[in-house]
Amino acid sequence: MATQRRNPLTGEWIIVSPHRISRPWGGEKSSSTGQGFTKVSSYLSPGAARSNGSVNPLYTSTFVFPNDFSALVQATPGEEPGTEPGEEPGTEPEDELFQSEPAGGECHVMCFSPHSHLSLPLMRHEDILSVIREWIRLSDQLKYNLYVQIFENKGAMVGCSNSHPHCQIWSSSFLPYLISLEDSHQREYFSKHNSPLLVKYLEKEMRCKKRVVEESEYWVALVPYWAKWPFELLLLPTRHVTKLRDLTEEEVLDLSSTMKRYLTRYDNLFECSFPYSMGWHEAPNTASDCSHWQLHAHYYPPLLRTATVKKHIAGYEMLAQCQRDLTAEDAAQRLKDCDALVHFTQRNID
Ligand code: H2U
Ligand code: ZN
Repeated sequence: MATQRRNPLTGEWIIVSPHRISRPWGGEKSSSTGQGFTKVSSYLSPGAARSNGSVNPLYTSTFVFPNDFSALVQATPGEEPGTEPGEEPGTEPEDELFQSEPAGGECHVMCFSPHSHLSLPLMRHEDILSVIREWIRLSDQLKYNLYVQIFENKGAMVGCSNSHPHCQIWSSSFLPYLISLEDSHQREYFSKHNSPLLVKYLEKEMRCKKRVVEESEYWVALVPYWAKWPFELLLLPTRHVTKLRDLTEEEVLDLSSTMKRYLTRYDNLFECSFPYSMGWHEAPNTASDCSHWQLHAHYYPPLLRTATVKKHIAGYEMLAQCQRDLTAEDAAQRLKDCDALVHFTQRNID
C-alpha cells in the first residue's frame, strides 16, 4: 500500500509507493556520465576570457566574481522593471490579484579551484576547506541583504551550464519563498515545543539511524524521512547552529572530510559524476531572534535507477502531489553500501 509522509519544514506531503519500483522503463535516458556537457566550457578557467570579455585572473584556489548575467541587481530608487499593478487596464494599484514587489540583490559565481576536471569529491581536503571558508566569508560579507543563498548545480542534468566545478551565491533584499516557508514552520514548531525542529528531528533519527548515511562528531548526512528525490540528503550539524559563520574551526574541518565522504558515495552509487542541486539554508538576516532555525544543507539529485534514468517531476507530481518509489530507508542503505573513501575513478590506482 502507498503511504504519505509530511515534510515538516514546508508542510508538503510526499506519496511513497515502493511497489512501483519494478515497472519497466522505456522513457528518456540521459548522458551516461551524469555530467552530460556537450563540450567542455572554458569561461570559468584561470586566464580565460568570460562571455562578457572580462579575463579571469590566474587564480590558484577559489575564485569569486559577480555573475555577468545576474538575475538580481541592487534596486535603484524609482526604477522598477515590469508592468506594475494599476498600469494595466482593469487593475488597481493595490489589487491583490496583481501583486508585485521589488526584487533587489546581487549574484556571484565561485569557481571551486583552478582545475576544470575536479569536482568536490575528487578535490583534496584542504581545497574543499577553501571552498567552505569562502562560503562562510561570502555569507558573512553579504549579510546586509536579507538572505544569502549558496547553491551548487552539478551536472548538465540539473541545468548546470558550465563544466568547470563552481557554485553560485545569490543574496536578496527579500526573503525567498521557500526560506520563508521553512522559517514559519520552524518558528511554529519552536513556539510549540521550545526546541528547534531540526535539532529534535536529528535527535530522533539518531535513535534508529536507519536513514543515516554519514556520521561524524560534528555532522550527519541522512536521507530525510520525507525525501522527495530518490537519493536526497539532508546535512545537519550535531549542535544547534543558526549561521555558517557560527561554525567552530573543528566543525569546519570536519565538514570538509564529511562532505568528501558522502559525495564519494554519491559518485560511487552509479559510477558517474553524480548530478544534484544543493544549497545551504541558514537563518535569514532578519533582526529578530532566530533560535528556531537550524543550519542545514539540502542535496536534491535527479537520478533514479542508473546514471542515465532520471526522476521527472511531471504528470501527477506536477499537477497534484509528489511521489517516490524507492523508500528513504532503502535509498539510505544503498548509499551506505557504497564506498565512502575510494572514488570509483581511483580504484586500482596506487
Ligand atoms: P550554472 O552552470 O549553474 O548555470 O552557473 C554558471 C553561472 O556562471 C551562470 O549563472 C555565469 C552564468 O550566468 N557565467 C558568467 O557570469 N560569465 C560567463 O562568462 C559564463 C557563465
Ligand atoms: Zn531547508
